[in-house]
Amino acid sequence: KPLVFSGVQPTGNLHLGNYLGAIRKFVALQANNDCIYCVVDMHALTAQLVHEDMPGQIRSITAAFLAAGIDPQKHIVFNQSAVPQHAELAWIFNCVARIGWMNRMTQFKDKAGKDREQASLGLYAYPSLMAADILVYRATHVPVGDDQKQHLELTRDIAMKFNLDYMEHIRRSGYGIDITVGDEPVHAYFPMVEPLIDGPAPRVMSLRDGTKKMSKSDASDLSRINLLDDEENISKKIRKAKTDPDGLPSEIAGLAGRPEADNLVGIYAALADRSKADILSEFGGQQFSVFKPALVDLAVHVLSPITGEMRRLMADPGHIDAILRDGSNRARARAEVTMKQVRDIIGFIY
Ligand code: AQP
Repeated sequence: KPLVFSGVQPTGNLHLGNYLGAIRKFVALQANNDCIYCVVDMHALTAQLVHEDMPGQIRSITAAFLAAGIDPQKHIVFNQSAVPQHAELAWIFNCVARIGWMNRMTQFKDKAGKDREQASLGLYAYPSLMAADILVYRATHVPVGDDQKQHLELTRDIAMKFNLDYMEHIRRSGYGIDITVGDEPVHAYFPMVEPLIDGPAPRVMSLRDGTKKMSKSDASDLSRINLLDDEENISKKIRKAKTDPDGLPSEIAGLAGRPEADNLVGIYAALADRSKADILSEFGGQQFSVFKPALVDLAVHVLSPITGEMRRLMADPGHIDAILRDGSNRARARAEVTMKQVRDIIGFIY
């Protein structure tokens, strides 16, 4: 079975973008894949070192995974810091990745802001730890939102450079696999990961500004729908969502240059598991005063069972911790298989 890996940072309230861009895909992929889903707590230190309630944040993401329908027995759910092999491989990848590659990362530029000199070294090296998260399991498929595309391209570059630089060592070790890169057969150690970024809402935008992504760290809570929002809040946020004065077009082309309308239609389509064209064939010609209440009903219908289950799970932290402990033990055993081989390939004595 293909091996799927993905992670979510415990950096605040999960929102609809995290759900549609990532967690909902995690759930769907369980049927035909071997899946490893991680609460990437070490990544949470990159932008903010001290978190008031780190255990609570980790448990809340875990609860969201479980409430959305991830099965921690058939698959693996754990938190990153409990498997130190991620950090070990990240160091090696820091030595593989080139500064020029890192300098091109747009997320670093966005998150570091104007005063780049004051950003943490961890924020700069974030994509290298992300590559290690994935490749320490030699995972091949990574479901993420569109904002992570560039980091996955970097993961492929890191894998490729490691494979090429250690080509002879890999051959001698006997741990290599035959892969194709483009049409070329290559004897490699790390596979080339495939991002899974599809669907009608690969990048859910802010409800206040259709040109900015919906984000946990946006100062305005009205910009996002949180997974823990109640019906009243969801309704208020969608009613207040920015739109333009026109009604809904009947065809996709009519959404061009209308980022807020496009975003709301994309959210509706993703929640309903239908295409945007299909939604427009239903609502084309209608005003937002008709569309928004329908969107509220749909969002509440999809999200409220998850919210309820999250709250129920979070009332029993011991149960969540036991799931994480079991997942970490299983993840660590698998990661150590890779790290033993990587140490051999490099020539470390251990
Ligand atoms: N707006 C979004 N639309 C679609 N997918 C999104 N993701 C995040 N925002 C959107 C996807 O959610 C997964 C987990 O994200 P993360 O928490 O690890 O990091 P992030 O991308 O930095 O998320 P946020 O919510 O925007 O947090 P802050 O504000 O802290 O930066 C990833 O797969 C991501 O693509």
